[in-house]
Amino acid sequence: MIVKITGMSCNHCVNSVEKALRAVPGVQQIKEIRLDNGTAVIEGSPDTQAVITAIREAGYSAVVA
Ligand SMILES: [Cu+2]
Repeated sequence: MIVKITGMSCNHCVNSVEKALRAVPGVQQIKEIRLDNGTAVIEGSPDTQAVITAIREAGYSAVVA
């Protein structure tokens, strides 16, 4: 699953998003989170809406590509 995240501005943001994603059921691995283009690559089969909600609650916005 590829997630497009907007609002990340530094590595602290990346860490916050990573932490949020780890807590979503079904996320097996977070392959990468890129600050430059705001892309996260997740392995597993989490619920799309749960992923978006988790990121939103961390303070960012997201769409699943
Ligand atoms: Cu930041």
